[in-house]
Amino acid sequence: MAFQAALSLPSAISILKEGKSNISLKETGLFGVSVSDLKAEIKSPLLRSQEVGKRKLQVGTIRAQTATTAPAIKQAAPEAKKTLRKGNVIITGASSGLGLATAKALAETGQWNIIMACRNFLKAERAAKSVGMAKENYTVMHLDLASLDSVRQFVDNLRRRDTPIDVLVCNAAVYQPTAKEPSFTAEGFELSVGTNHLGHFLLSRLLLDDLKQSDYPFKRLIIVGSITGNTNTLAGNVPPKANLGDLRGLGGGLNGLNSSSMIDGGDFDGAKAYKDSKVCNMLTMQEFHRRYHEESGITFASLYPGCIATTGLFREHIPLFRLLFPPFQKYITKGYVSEEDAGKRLAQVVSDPSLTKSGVYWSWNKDSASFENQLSKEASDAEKARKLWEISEKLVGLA
Ligand code: LMG
Ligand code: NDP
Ligand code: PMR
Repeated sequence: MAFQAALSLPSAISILKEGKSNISLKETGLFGVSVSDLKAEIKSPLLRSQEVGKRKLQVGTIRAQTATTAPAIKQAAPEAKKTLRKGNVIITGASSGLGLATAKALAETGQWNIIMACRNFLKAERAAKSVGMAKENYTVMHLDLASLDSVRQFVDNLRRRDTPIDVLVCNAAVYQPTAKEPSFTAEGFELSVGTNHLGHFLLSRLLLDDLKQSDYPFKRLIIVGSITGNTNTLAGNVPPKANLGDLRGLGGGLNGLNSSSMIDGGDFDGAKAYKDSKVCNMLTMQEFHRRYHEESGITFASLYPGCIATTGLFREHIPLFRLLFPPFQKYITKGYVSEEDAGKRLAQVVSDPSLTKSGVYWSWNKDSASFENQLSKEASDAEKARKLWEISEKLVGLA
């Protein structure tokens, strides 16, 4: 009861291991989530907004974000508009969900050429048409992230076009919550980590030089993360929890033959593999920042756009889940965000001239204002990020 009441509150909720609390949670498990030693602290939105700017170190904090309305996409200043050429942005997985909504939001400004990097060319073309994107604002190009050859081919094709690359958005993902056995990419990596992390890792490493060469006023590499990979949140504590362990499975090639198909070396679990892949996405963004921000001026960022409960991401989940999940997120957790509003958020991270800070994981509060969010201990572990980078380099053939 107390828990449900807390979930229903529109203000931010922090559950702290220690410290002052207003609401105690019962000694109970929620889908296996142990909350016995956790206490809930409800804060007013005012207090919260004062706090977020400070980026305090809050180890062991569990936080639920809520948001329901759309942000405004700030445009470049009018004087800049006159002289600025159209920006070129690549969005992977722009054929549905968040990627498509972002492409649409950017296309509507008329200031961007969107390269929709998709595995299904026809689906992407139809999707762009279905949301009313004008032909002159987008180009569909083939990219299958589950094949490293395809990633390399995509980069070659892109370079042949000779257009500068200003922003890269790594958005595509697969989620296999009901799979009993792992499936694999062309090179034999477990599919979720292979697609969501390794495919994007190779793509962004290859395009780094292109981004560096861009003469646009800002250049950005954005990798979509998620709350469910962050164990400092309630959502991140719904089992199975993300955990990369000592990366022994990844180091062994993630092929399920002579090594585990899971990064931590454990038994296959599709939901965990997805969450692990999101941790990889957030660690990769930070490692890029540490290695390249200063020398290149590129802004590296990640984000949690809100719970977009209606997208194709849940296509493999059981029908009952797909039916109940949107109302659950809308009315109970209040973490729900529409595809359109989520698209505006990601479009903001792409194009808002003020969001230049690098190394940041963006989230939105209930008034749809963006703020720098705190990552979990694992998702901000610099040593793990370095190790992940080095192993990933070997797996994709860069080292
Ligand atoms: C697991 O599936 C897979 O088995 C596992 O392999 C892995 O993939 C994992 O993390 C991924 O998922 C679990 C899955 C299947 O679903 C759930 O865990 C339920 C998730 C969300 C659905 C909750 C529905 C809550 C009911 C609310 C209905 C909407 C009402 C809106 C109206 C509001 C009016 C103001 O299992 C199912 O899909 C079966 C679902 C059975 C639901 C049982 C009820 C769950 C209670 C949830 C507690 C949340 C807080 C209390 C709220 C209770 C409200 C009833
Ligand atoms: P969708 O399933 O709607 O979109 C995923 C996209 O990725 C699709 O366009 C899909 O292509 C594409 N894709 C999948 N595999 C490949 C591949 N091998 N090569 C190229 N493209 C591929 O899901 P969402 O829009 O929800 O997901 C977008 C991003 O948002 C993901 O990174 C996800 O982790 C993140 N996210 C989503 C949340 C949510 O609540 N939905 C919450 C937090 C983060 P196709 O159309 O051909 O299937
Ligand atoms: Mg979760 C504050 C609460 C909150 C938020 C913001 C999310 C987001 N979820 C919350 C709470 C809960 N979820 C609770 C209390 C439960 C138990 C009933 C719960 C369950 C749940 C399931 C079974 N949630 C899920 C699933 C999925 O299969 C989704 C998933 O984990 O995909 C990897 C999911 C999600 N919840 C979210 C978000 C954003 C997801 C979607 C996917 C993602 O991270 O990209």
